[in-house]
Amino acid sequence: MAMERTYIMIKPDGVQRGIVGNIISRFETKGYKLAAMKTKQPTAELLNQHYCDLVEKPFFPKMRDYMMSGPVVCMVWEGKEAVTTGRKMLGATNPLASEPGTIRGDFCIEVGRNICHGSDSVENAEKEIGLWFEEGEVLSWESHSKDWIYE
Ligand code: YYY
Ligand code: MG
Repeated sequence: MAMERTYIMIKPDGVQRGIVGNIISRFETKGYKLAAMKTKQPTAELLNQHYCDLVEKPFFPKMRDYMMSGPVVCMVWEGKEAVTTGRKMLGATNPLASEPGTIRGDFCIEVGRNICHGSDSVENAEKEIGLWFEEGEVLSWESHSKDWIYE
């Protein structure tokens, strides 16, 4: 079975609004496995690397200030098709286009306050996990529930 790891980050608005537990709970109860988690104060340099495809966009400076406005929660979730499923669980980039039942669809309104990030490909997930976590912070462990989650 192809297990994937995805980088999920709760942005400063998600932390400030007290939505951290709800977001963690969704991934946990889905059946994904928590491989790493920490709070972090993002720097401009880290965000330039994380959003390297977007640095030239007109919205980028404002978005970077928002991302630096407080701590974020960095997580690695692991499981079958965790990258694409994680994106579905987050919902569309613009929360007004996100389906109810998704994280963005349930908790936010504006694209510049969309409370969470999720990797968009396995390749980017690997890159992002390497950016936000140090060697040894991402753990491999076996869940006692695995045979109840996977056939
Ligand atoms: O992957 P995802 O977060 O859904 O969207 P991206 O296109 O990668 O954009 C990253 C981030 O940038 C988005 O979550 C909000 C912000 N953003 C914005 O503030 N204004 C836009 N017009 C587009 C994106
Ligand atoms: Mg993206």
